[in-house]
Amino acid sequence: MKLYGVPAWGSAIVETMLALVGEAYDFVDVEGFDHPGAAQDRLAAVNPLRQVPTLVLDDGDVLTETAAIALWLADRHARLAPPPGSAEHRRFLRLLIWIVANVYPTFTYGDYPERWAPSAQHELTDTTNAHRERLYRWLEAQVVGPYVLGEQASALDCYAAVMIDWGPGREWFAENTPRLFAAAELMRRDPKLAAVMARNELTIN
Ligand SMILES: N[C@@H](CCC(=O)N[C@@H](CS)C(=O)NCC(=O)O)C(=O)O
Repeated sequence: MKLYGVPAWGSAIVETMLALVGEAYDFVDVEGFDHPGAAQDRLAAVNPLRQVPTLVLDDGDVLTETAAIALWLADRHARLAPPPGSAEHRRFLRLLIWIVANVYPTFTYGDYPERWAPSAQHELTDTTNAHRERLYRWLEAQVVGPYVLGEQASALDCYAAVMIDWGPGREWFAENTPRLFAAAELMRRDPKLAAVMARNELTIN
């Protein structure tokens, strides 16, 4: 399969999942895709929404949305999610959808205020940043430790491992969401992820 992405962007969440379960893929670097140009055209040819990650499967089918990719992979590899039917699985589903439904849009809108609120750009970025911090504080209260759901890593930890380098930034996470931060760093230390972490420059303190 081919994964369209940019180092350390959302594609790194999927790279982390793929490495954890040992699935092979080719990486198509589309750096600069969020502005007009060749990279954007290349991505738009497979995903009209022009977002990463975009996965093109071996049969040519296109799979977007990190949560859809996580669930698709979890069907193939039990270790990405708790056993279906368990209380942990229900919590997994809730938090997975919660992250993409609530946290991810704060980037979609707040990182590109010129698209959505041309005359109130600072206000949009400030309010989405503040909202994101509130969301992460709530997520912190859900973290069981040492991983998000407890003793076993899941796809949720793949999100955490990448997202602690995004806004509000690593120092903020370490100070305000220490359990989430620790789960993310623990995930980063998994030897199976060493190559992906290095390629995406996701370092460990
Ligand atoms: N809901 C999508 C969100 C993906 C997303 O927003 N990706 C960002 C990069 S990390 C992106 O492509 N942003 C550019 C844009 O929205 O134009 C998912 O979970 O995969």
